Parts: sequence; structure tokens; C-alpha cells
Amino acid sequence: MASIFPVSPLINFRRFTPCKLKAVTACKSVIKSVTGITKVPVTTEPIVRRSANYKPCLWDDHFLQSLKTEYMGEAIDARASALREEVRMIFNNVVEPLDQLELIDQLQRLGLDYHFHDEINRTLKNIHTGQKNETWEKDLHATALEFRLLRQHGHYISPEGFKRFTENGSFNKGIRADVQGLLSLYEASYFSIDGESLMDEAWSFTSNLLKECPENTVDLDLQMQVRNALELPLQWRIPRFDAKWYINLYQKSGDMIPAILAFAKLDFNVRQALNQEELKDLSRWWSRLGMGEKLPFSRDRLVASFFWSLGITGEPHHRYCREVLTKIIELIGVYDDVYDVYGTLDELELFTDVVHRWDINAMKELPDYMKLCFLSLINVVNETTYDILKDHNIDTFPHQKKWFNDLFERYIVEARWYNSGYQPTLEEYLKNGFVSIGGPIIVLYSYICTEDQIKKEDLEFIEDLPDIVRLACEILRLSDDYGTSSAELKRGDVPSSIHCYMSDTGVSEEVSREHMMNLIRKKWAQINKLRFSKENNNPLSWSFVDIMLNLIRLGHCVYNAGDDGYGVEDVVAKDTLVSLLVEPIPL
Ligand code: 0FV
Ligand code: MN
Ligand code: MN
Ligand code: MN
Ligand code: MN
Repeated sequence: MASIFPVSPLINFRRFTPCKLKAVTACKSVIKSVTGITKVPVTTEPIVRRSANYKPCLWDDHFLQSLKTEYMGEAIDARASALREEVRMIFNNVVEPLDQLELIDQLQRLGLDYHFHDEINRTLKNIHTGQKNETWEKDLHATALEFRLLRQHGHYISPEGFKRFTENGSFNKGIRADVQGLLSLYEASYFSIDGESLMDEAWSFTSNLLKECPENTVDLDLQMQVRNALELPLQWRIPRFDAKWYINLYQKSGDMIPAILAFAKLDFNVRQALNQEELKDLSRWWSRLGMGEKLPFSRDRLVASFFWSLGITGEPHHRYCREVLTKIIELIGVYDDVYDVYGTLDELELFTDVVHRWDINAMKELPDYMKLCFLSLINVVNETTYDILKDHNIDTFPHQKKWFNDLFERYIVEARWYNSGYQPTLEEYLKNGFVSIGGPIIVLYSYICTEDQIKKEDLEFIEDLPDIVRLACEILRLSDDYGTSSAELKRGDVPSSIHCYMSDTGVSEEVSREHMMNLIRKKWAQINKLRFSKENNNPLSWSFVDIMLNLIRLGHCVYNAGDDGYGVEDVVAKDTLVSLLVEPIPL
């Protein structure tokens, strides 16, 4: 059926024209190493390759190795333990439910909650089953904070409580002046379950009002919190990345408790010191591989890869997980560039086939640059297999091999689409794209590297890509496209979700982007629904699902947050990394 919308000038058919190729490189090594053995055509014609024009790496190994910290050692550990116990005592002495909720919220935002899991869970359980008084019920902020924290921790609470603030199904105009209440309701609305129309209403009501509010309120700190929340809600953020910002805010707040402030600062610095040690090890691994120099067409982003791993799980005892995830994410970035930017279709078909066979003897069939890719892959898989086997007595080799195969099978589909000029529908694109973004493989590695007891049924559950995993990875794909599709289209790459939807419907890019944001919110609500559903036979723990969701929170932080330099196509802004990983908080 003909569309009534004007057809986008960029993409107007099921086929699109691949962009002009930018870089021309005669790749003699490819030709030499494959002569007579491979499907790569032997030709003296120069091979035309694209370029992503990535900026050079901002952090050299020398700089990372030179990082020094004073936040390590016995004296620091003793000081941290003392403060931790002091904060525990403070926590246990708080008795009013609203004060308890406020404190839990503060601890989470200060990045300290991981020390007090038991206390927090016990308190929320009591609040969940306890009675509320009348003053509470009239307080929008209290109602919304309770709703958000209970749902965040897996205690179902109905949105009925918000009905007290509505008239004929719409939110009461009387709450317009209560900016704190609106902000709390806005944050709560991101915990809505698909189908809860009152929560949809809460979201549109509060987000519209809050957009106007900064000029109308006097409290500058509240204004700042509102702006921050409109940029990204708490449910879409990684608290540790905002901890410095929040510590600063907490320091100025009227209910600041000095011991909590002191512990927050010290703990931040202690964790930063640990992360620096981790980075030094990883940087040695990466510079020894030398892929940054050997494969200059690909991104060289070790610190950014570490940043992703830190966002997925920042707790100190998950060090091993961060090590493996950083390696996997770094390598996936290179392999992805081989498929999207550098490799010819013939080379890519061959590479996909060699990985499928997983035969070290087949390596000789590959062009030299691909040999490095294949060997680095085999090495990291072997190493991880060894570690997991040693610590858990489980052979994950066949699994890991399958994860990479599945990933590359999706990569090659996109390469074929690009090379034939095929324009997929959004549905077709997403079916492939939620895997090609690397979501499932990162979730699977997160699972085997964080669980104390790896269970076969859990592994198989994730491998089958059930709805909850699919939805999360679709969000990651949509977020990535939101941030990277313009650059990808310019250099020549498979059309992104935004462009598929434009081609499907004829809408403008702006409308398509808005549609993607709505889709993302819808998919979050579907995830929330699955998490609380009784029929859902998801064997994964609440806390592991949260680790999985951190991956999409990262997608939001990197690709969807305002225009403060975060959403850069190929690198997380340097200032963010310096603040998180290099500069301690002055005590
Ligand atoms: C995404 O790159 C990216 F950062 C990759 C592949 C590294 C690992 C992935 C995540 C941690 C999300 P790019 O935008 O080139 O990915 P696509 O899929 O669009 O080629
Ligand atoms: Mn790519
Ligand atoms: Mn790709
Ligand atoms: Mn992308
Ligand atoms: Mn892409």
C-alpha cells in the first residue's frame, strides 16, 4: 500500500545504495596468504575498503601503568571497615519507614548499597508487609519512593496508591506545585509494568510538567536533580557513574550525615584504586596483543571497554568478570569493525566459516589480519574455559564456541545485506540485530563469570534467548543505533533501526527517532512485566537479571544521554573516564 507520508530521500526502496567507499588499500598480504587455498578471489585489483575514521586511542599503556593511588593498604582498609560499621549502626537505628526509604535511596545513589544488601532487603520486606499511616498516604513523594524502591527490589506493589492523586483518571492539578513529589513520581513511572495505563499517564504528566519546572522553583539543587532526571531516569542509570555528582549534592543537603558522607568518599576512592589495578593488568594484555597497531582500521578502546564491564558489574568481588568482559567487549569491537568496515564479503564469508569449524589448522586459509582475529578469539575462549573449569568444574567450551558462532552468523547477515544493497524491514532487522549488537554474548559471559554456582538450566535458558533476554538486547540495539547510526550510514554500513523504520513507513528521521524512544520505554515496561509475572518460568535470580539490565543502562548512558559529550559514536567521553577512573575525591 502506498504510504501517505513523504518518502525519505535517504532510503526509499527495499534496496538501498551502499555509500561511496572511502579508503582504498591494496592489501597484498591478503592475496599472498590465501593463494590457492581459499575462496577469496586471487586478484591484483586493489581491494576497496571502507574506513570508520576512528580517533586514535586516548590512553596509552605507559599512562595507565603510571597511575598511582594512596587508597590501598591496611590503614585504608581499617578506616573503611570502621566507617562501614558506623553506617550500619546508623541504618539500624532508623525506624520510620519514610526515613528508611530515604536512607536506602541515598545509599544506592552514593554507591554504598552493596555493603548493606541484607539490611536493605530486610527493611524493604518489612515495609512491603507493613501498614502505612494517613500522612504517608497523602504524601506523593513517599508513595512514589516506596513504589520505586519496592519494585526495584522485586516486591510487587500495585499502582492503586497513586489513585489518591487523581481525578477522573487524570492526575490532580493540585500536585503541580509539588516538584519533589512530581520528580519522585516521574522516577517511579519507569518501573511501570506494561499495560498499567495510570503509570503511562504518570510518565507523560510528570515529564511535561518537569520540563517547565526548573524556572519555577527556587531550590537550585532540586532544579539540577530535575534536569538530571529528564536526561535519564534513575532506572536507566548506573549509580556508580553518578556517584561523584550525587556525593556533591548530598554534601550540601540538610539531612547529610557526616559518617555516611565520609564513607561514600572513601569507598569511591578505594574502588577506583582497585579499578586502576585491574586496568593496568588489562592494558598489559592489550598492548601485548598489539591489535591496536596491527589492525589500525579498528577501534582501540581498552578503557572504554573496561568502562562497559564496570557498568555491568562494579562490585569489587566481581573482578574476574570485569577482566573477561573487558577482553570480550574489546575483541568484539575489533571483530565488528572487521565485518562492518574493513573486510571484503569474500573474506568475511571465509572467516565465518573458519570460526564455525573452530579449527586452528584452518587458520592458514585466512588473510593475515584475520589470523590475529581468529587466534585472539581462540585464546580468550581457551583461557576462560580453563578458568571456569578450574573454579566450577564445568566445561563451557562448547557454549562459548556457540556464542561466537551465533554472533558472527548475525554479523555476516548484515554484511550480505550491505553488500547486496538490501533494505530489511524493521522487524527483520531487529530479529538479527538484537544478537548482532553483542547483547546475548555479553549476558552469557556475565553469567558464567559472576555466578557462584553456574547452573546448566540457567545457561540454556539464556542461550534460548527467551523474551526477557531478547527485549533487553533489543533495547541495547535500539540505543546503539540511536547513537551510532548517523556515522555508520555516512561511512557505509547496514541501515539501522531508525532507517529501517523510515523505509517501512516513510516518516522523517526525527519522527523515527521519537518512535524508537517510545519503543524503548515500551520494551522496558514489558521487561518489568516479565520480571513480576508468576507464569514466567525464568530461573535467573533477581540480582542476575539486574546485571543483565545494567548492559542496557549502559546503552542509555553512552548513547541516549543528552548532548554532554557522552553520546559520542565510538568512545565514551574522556572526562567521564578520567573522573571515574583517575581522579579521586578529595577527602
Ligand atoms: C558497538 O559498536 C560496540 F560498541 C561494540 C560492538 C562493542 C561491544 C558492544 C557493546 C558493549 C554494546 P557498533 O555501533 O559498531 O555496533 P553495530 O552493531 O552497530 O555494528
Ligand atoms: Mn559496527
Ligand atoms: Mn556490526
Ligand atoms: Mn552501531
Ligand atoms: Mn550498525
